[in-house]
Amino acid sequence: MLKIYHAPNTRSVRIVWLAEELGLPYEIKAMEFNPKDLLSDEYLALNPLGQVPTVDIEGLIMTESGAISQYLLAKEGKGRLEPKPGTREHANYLYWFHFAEAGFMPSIGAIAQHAYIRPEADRIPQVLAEAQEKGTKILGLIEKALPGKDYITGNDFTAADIMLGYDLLLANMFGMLGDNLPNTKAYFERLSARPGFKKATT
Ligand SMILES: N[C@@H](CCC(=O)N[C@@H](CS)C(=O)NCC(=O)O)C(=O)O
Repeated sequence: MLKIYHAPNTRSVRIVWLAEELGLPYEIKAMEFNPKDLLSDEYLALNPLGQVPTVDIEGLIMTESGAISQYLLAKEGKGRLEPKPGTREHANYLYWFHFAEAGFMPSIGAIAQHAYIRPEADRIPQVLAEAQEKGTKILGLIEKALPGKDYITGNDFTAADIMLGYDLLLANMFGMLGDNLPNTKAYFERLSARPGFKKATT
């Protein structure tokens, strides 16, 4: 059975959502996003960086939400939630799948840290301003990619939407999905209406 170390509103949302979309049985190991849970000796033995998600797949311990997702898709996906490997559609899918963590999350993470998570004395306004500027630019890119499509790579929902949907969950919490981004807002509404998203975020 897939065991997911999951803390609310963290990147482990992606794994719970993916498991729901694939209909995989799973068990949640509930974590709090605090040092007591993330930096316990027991948890650091599984994830030396003290981050979520971690999964235990019948004794196989994995971290990194993108790597876990790709492994679960290869093992259990039977071709679902991704275009056929090696096609041009697959190249575009991989771009957005990885852009979510490598391209967009650094800005979202810096906003989270410097506007909400760090004690006020440790927040750096310049870092926050630069992250907001970059995040806004990236949302503009997403906005331009969406016209004529229900999902980021076309009219089929894929795992790239799960990876990116988590970024948008935080961007929405941070008030970044304004009326100047109608396509992105509609896309996020479409994603957040999915039962798997709801299960992963409640
Ligand atoms: N690239 C990793 C990032 C994991 C990560 O940074 N998770 C955050 C929660 S969203 C965390 O646990 N942060 C605690 C820390 O870094 O100390 C992934 O995609 O799984």
